[in-house]
Amino acid sequence: MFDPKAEAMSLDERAALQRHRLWGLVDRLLAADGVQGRRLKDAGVGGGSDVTLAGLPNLPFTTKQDLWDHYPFGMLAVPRDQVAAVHGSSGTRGRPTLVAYTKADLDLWAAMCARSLSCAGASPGSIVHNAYGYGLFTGGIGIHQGAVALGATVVPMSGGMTDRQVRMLADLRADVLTCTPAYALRLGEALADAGAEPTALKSGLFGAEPWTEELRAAIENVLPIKAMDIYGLSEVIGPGVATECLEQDGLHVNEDHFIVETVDPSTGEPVKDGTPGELVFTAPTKQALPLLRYRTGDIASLTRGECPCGRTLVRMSKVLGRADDMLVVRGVNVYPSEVERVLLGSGLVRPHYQLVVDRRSPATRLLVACEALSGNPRNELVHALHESLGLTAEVFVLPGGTVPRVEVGKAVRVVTWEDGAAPLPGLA
Ligand code: DLL
Repeated sequence: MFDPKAEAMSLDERAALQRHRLWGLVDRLLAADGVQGRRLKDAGVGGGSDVTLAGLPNLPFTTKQDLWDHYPFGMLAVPRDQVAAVHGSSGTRGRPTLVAYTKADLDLWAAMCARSLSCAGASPGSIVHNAYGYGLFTGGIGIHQGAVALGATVVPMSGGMTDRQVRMLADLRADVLTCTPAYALRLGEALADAGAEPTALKSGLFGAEPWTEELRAAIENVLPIKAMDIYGLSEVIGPGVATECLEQDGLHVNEDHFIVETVDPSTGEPVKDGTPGELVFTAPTKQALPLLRYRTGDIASLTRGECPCGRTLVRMSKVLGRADDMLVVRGVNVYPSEVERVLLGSGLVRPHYQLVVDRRSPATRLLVACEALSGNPRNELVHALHESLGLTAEVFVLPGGTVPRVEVGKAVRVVTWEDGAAPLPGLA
């Protein structure tokens, strides 16, 4: 463990620490007198000591809309000249979300990513091949700083230029690979095509987009590694909010710094541990942008109890999807990740697929483009999707190499066909 004292702390000790930090956060938000502080006052909170951990669900939420309304610097809890860096995500829905870090926030972020890397099997001296994108996106620079903090050697590849990545993996013999799960597959294929043996690789830390157990099996099939999941979002800090350990049984949330709740996405009311709900985070130790009860839109469940790895941190399940990414096809609600589970679980297709929502006429169609391992398993896949998900989908088995591979950025699993030519050749 990078920080055994924090990661294996007794539950009582951690609760006391969280309470203390939550009080400090409430005091800082009230003093900053921004939107979060004003909402606290309206809720009758006059100081940190008015709140308890158990009473957290009674405090006001913060949302992405708040960040947009106060874009770019309106939610800072420190003077602008104390901001050491900004990051953010481009957002698939157009508007950028910008977040700010003080020097202390950057140190915290590096420590959280060092924990994540260590959780996934990296150690001082490891060579970390980092193929997350560098730039405003938090993946590249976040993991980079974590690797440095851990005492590892980081290879700052960023995304794309796959031939060069293959060369570096072979020449530098990295033992840890960090990138999106879709790009891990692409790299696995490219290494095989080049006849390169990435024998030094032992583990991978993949995140920034939803991926299923079935995709994990596909990655572990093309690369000689254990594939671990890492979760985070710019608003909370970036990567390093939660990570799977080598047990691969849930992602340990760094809850001494990110207090997590799950709520019903439609009512905002708390849901029980073990039940999927929307993840809500409070980041009490962040300085520049300390968010109280931030609604992520991501759906997952929580499990408490000790893990064989020794960490006492609460675990979140893999993310099922974002509440707003749910597809509604002829009255059936389905997350893209559920389709992935059925497709890849069938053992009939390669791990590359694309969902196309055809909205050219009022009766929405879901088209599933994939590549077969052999033959044409179209009918079997249509049947499996209907059996498992109640979903009526049209499956198109395309020639090998036709489904777009991800080179840079996050995989876009779903595209909408509004009019004009099909988004992929071969769809009717
Ligand atoms: O994606 C931070 C990150 C970078 C996480 C690298 C892990 C690795 P954003 O660009 O702000 O930040 O996007 C955050 O991505 O709300 C989720 O919807 C999704 N996401 C992130 N990690 C996972 C994951 C980074 N492991 C949004 N599983 C989040 C599923 C994920 N979804």
